[in-house]
Amino acid sequence: MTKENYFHYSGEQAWCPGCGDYSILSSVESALVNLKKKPHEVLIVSGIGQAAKLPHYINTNGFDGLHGRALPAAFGAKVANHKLMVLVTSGDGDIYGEGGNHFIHAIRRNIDITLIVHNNQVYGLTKGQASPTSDLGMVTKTQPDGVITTPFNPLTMAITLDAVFVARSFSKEVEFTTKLIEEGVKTPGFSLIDVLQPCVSFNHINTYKWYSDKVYKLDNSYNPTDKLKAYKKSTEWGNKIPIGVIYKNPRKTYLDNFIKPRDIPLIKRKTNIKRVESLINDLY
Ligand SMILES: Cc1ncc(C[n+]2csc(CCOP(=O)(O)OP(=O)(O)O)c2C)c(N)n1
Ligand code: SF4
Repeated sequence: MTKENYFHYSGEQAWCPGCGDYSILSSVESALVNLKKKPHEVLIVSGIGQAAKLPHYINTNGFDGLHGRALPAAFGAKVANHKLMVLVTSGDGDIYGEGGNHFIHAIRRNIDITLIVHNNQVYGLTKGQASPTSDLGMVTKTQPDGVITTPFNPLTMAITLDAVFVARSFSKEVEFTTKLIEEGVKTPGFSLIDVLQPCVSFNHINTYKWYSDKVYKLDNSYNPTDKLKAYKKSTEWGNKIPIGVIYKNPRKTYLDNFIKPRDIPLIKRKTNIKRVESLINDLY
């Protein structure tokens, strides 16, 4: 099984040449191959944005939600069919901005979904306005005097909320990102992989060189199960940016508590139409 003959989409793509989104797509394809998944066993959900086009460019089940609403759609799909592997791939604006509320509560619920955020620190699709992760002072067409709001730190937020798996990568590190996606998928519960992704058209500050000069891989001496150390690590930004698994915190998933014990996906359960009819009649 190779990504070329299984998951690869050979039609047109609307991403700019050089965009970091291509590498993330390649990492997702490789992870699915390595995980021995078949296209019908996978659902990729997104919201709106450049990153959110990823499900169009891969041969799996796909669903585009509204802007910021990828996570609730993914949650619904997972509850209906918990045998499905569900990935969410979307942008930093979509997930941390418009969808910020869902991000918080998805972590709390600990649904077994892997979230891959293409973090380019701008709103790419709408041509480069500041996003929640834009650095202070960044000048854009809509922030001509520079960003004045404190950047959102998704890693610290996820650690604070006791996420089971929190990782960061850099899109250029294709194999490294692939391995993190595999590990995120294998970890039961809600996994976050924040991938630094250069937007070559609208972010001329956080470029390939800017990230390459700063990122470093965490080695075995780092213990991701130590919450306080993970918290501190997640705040490293500037001259040095760590990539790898920042935090691990195994705990029961939402479906362990809710559906798993019965182990029959909702879509496979027989519906007693008579009971549904009587329920509807009661409501009228
Ligand atoms: C409710 C709503 N608000 C705003 C928009 C306009 N809009 C579309 S994409 C987008 C930003 C996307 O940025 P991001 O999620 O970071 O993804 P990128 O395009 O950078 O990959 C915005 C503001 C919209 N479609 N719907
Ligand atoms: S605008 Fe930026 S994020 Fe969008 S496709 Fe082009 S380089 Fe990628």
